[in-house]
Amino acid sequence: WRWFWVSVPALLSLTHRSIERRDDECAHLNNTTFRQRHQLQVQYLLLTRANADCPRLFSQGDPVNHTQQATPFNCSRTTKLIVHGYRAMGSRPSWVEELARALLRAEDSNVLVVDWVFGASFAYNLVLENYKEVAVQVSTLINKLQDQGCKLESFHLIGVSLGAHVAGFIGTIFQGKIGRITGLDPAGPMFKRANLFDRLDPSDALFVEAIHTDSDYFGISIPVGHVDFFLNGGMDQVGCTRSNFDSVYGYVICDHMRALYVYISVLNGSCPLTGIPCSDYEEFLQGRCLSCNGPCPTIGLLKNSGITAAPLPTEQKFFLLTTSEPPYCGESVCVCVCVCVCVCVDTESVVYRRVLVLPSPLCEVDSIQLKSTGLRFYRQGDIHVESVCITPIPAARPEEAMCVNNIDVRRGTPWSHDYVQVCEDY
Ligand SMILES: *[C@@H]1O[C@H](CO)[C@@H](O)[C@H](O)[C@H]1NC(C)=O
Ligand SMILES: *[C@@H]1O[C@H](CO)[C@@H](O)[C@H](O)[C@H]1NC(C)=O
Ligand SMILES: *[C@@H]1O[C@H](CO)[C@@H](O)[C@H](O)[C@H]1NC(C)=O
Ligand SMILES: *[C@@H]1O[C@H](CO)[C@@H](O)[C@H](O)[C@H]1NC(C)=O
Ligand SMILES: CC(=O)N[C@H]1CO[C@H](CO)[C@@H](O)[C@@H]1O
Repeated sequence: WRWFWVSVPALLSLTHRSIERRDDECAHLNNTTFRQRHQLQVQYLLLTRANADCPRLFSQGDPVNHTQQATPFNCSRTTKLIVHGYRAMGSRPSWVEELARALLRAEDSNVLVVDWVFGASFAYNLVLENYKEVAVQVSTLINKLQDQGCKLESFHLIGVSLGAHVAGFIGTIFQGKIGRITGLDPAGPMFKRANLFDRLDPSDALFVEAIHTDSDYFGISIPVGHVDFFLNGGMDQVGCTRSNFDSVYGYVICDHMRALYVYISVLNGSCPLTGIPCSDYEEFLQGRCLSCNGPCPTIGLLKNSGITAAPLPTEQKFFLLTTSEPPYCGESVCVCVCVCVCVCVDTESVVYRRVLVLPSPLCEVDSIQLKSTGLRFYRQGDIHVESVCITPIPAARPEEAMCVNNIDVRRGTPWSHDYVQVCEDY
């Protein structure tokens, strides 16, 4: 190739020109700096592995499976539709291309970005009037693609915030025959009490999943899919503190946007994030839910999130802990301390249990410090601990717990124990 380029300078310059022209052709999401807020102006950007850095406008009439096209839309691949949400400032969402590229890295697919920035930038209540109209327009596109042989089950809609309910309404239009819908912190305000027709729900696609990260503010607090992942309880995310942000806006939406960034991180292949079914977060933290009935669901692109249950669960809450920074994953463990307290006449055993996330795999952790904060113990002199157990979760069997038994801890004296044998197994 080098020889070719050096010896044929004419071709070299030709190539240069065509590369420049291609850059000019890259399409972008619109923004509303021109204040033309009266029309929806939905447009679609297509990205494939052949043009992951240069989105192209895609319109309903564009042919599929066309070998002559530089960036063919190929119906034998899955089609991912990215639907953004409310745009308070009328600006284009900055994360769209990062999500599209992460999807393309993870799977050879057609990625279509639904650009409805124009319709998404009115006052929130006016935008709510638009979201179904956007869904109707997208359904027209999907119908056209179906006419050309694309299968409904090969569509995967990924909706962020309000976009999740747009995706849900597209699903409603197709009577739940769309392959998959992923809601990334589906919008909460005005949707929590909405009926199923108006919001994302499990009947909208063959498989519906949602990741919840801000359910006390911008996100919805109720489960809306077959599988609903509640990260760190689904309300407040670790690392979303005011001091970490230059702008108030960045801080305010940090929890809400975490669902998206965790999803991108998983698509990047960083690490698996697995949810555990539990009735509520407090129960989960107290170590009362440690495993799944069958494989636990993982966030990502696995079919049905990896669960094999049939029929699929609906509106089931799955909990998991993340760390505060990308790639957001650590090792979750349940630490259980069983103490013999000799306060009362009868010796009673008290069990303290807590689920926590370690920043690195258990075998790389040097020490875990447990601190007794109970006044009850400090009044006493020595504490007899019957056992300290650490169980990685999801836990396959109770026998997997690593335990140390019969420890006498003297007041104010640290105690340590090496779990060496466990790590030799790896
Ligand atoms: C988006 O807004 C910027 C200014 O903030 C402007 O320079 C740019 O041309 C706009 N792009 C589109 C597609 O409207
Ligand atoms: C579409 O994808 C299939 C399977 O990956 C491949 O065999 C076929 O050649 C592709 N068609 C075009 C037009 O690229
Ligand atoms: C495109 O490819 C898909 C899958 O191979 C096929 O079912 C469909 O009929 C093709 N469409 C056209 C218009 O060639
Ligand atoms: C995903 O990977 C891309 C490319 O390596 C990187 O730029 C981006 O920061 C990653 N995003 C997350 C959330 O991990
Ligand atoms: C109103 C407006 O600016 N619309 C533009 C949206 O973006 C496409 C290209 O990406 C332009 O063709 C439209 O004119």
